[in-house]
Amino acid sequence: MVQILHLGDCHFDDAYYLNRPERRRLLDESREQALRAAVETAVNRQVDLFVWAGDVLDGERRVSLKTRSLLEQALSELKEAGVEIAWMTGNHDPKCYLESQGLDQLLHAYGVHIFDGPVRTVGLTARDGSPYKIVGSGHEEKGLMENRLKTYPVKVEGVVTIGLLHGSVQGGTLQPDGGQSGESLGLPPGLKPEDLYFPCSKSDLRRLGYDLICLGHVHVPYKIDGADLPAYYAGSLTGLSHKETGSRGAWLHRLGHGGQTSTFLTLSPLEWRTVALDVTPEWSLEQLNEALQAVLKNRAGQLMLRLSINGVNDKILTALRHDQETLRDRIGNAVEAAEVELRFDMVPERVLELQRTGDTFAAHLSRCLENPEFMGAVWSVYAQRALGFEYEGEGDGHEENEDHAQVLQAALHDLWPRWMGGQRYGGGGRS
Ligand SMILES: [Mn+2]
Repeated sequence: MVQILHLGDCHFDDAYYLNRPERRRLLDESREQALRAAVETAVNRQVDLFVWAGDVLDGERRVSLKTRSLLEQALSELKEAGVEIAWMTGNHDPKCYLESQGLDQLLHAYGVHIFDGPVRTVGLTARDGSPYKIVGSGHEEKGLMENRLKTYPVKVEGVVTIGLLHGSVQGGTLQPDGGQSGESLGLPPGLKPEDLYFPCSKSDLRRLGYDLICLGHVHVPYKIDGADLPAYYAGSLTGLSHKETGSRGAWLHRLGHGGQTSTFLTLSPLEWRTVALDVTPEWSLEQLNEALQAVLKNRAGQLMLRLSINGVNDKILTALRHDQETLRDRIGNAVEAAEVELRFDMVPERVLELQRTGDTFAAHLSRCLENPEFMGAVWSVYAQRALGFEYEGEGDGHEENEDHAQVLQAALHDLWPRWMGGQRYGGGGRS
């Protein structure tokens, strides 16, 4: 039997939420704890192979001393316990980045099997004496845009073979935690066309006939759809933003005479959740409070909570502006959440009126209203302005949102004093 612990995109030293120290600290601590738990599991369960599926480092900044020491500690404990270690480079931490940071030397020092270029095969022996092979490749200079799977050798019958790749398997079906319910997908979850590094298909994977394929790149943990396709994304080790909801951890795969089994282990102490709440314009702030408490009941745990409140009216908005801290504290205490982020998706009455006036900005808004994605960014900015906190983008560098935000912020800069002054913009008395 071969036992494999497989973890994915850690993105250590990422730059998300640098402007939010408290959240930054929570994410860092959660990720460190998850890594320690993964190593501890591998050691305690005497696994044969520990797979780092790429983007272990974020690549945006220098590798911190803290990360370096965490990695060294992990590698040292694994080596000490006789666990083989495989490391593939991703689009965020390609070979050249590892070298520039001197991390290649660290990996070599611990006898890590590094996959940082064209496909290669390594033959290993499990603890029970059974031989197995790992076949993999990695990103070299920057993100690999070609489908390198075409160069992977097909399995030789009778030899247990594990494939490694950091890329984008298209045309799959999302099955969270290996579960049965799924949603049909074109692109892998969370990826946009420009994120399609190492693009490949299910049939490319199937052609290889491998016993197991350990994937990295997509931040959602799931099994690629298909009974004859034992391919798994490990997901991010800790959810890196509000978009990465649900539990996070690593896969424990077993390859034996009885076939292959995989179990997802939740290792991240922190979990992101989004709670949606629909309110009607007549509601008072107190009613909103009560509804929130009801929705959040029985959701205790160490969460990063993002509330999406639909239909908030101007009255509540103004009240929230003065009472946001109290509300956040109340919610935080009620659910024991690590942090609560409030998000308001709404179309305030005044803006609807603006839109009706046919004013230039209204015409602009009207065009925007036809674009749902834009709407998300727009109202996020609007709500944040309304509540008196700064626009920080979506936390992961979505340039298109930033462009939209700039347009909107410029417009808001002009409009805001009038809105806050209680004057209607446009309407009858325009001079
Ligand atoms: Mn990646």
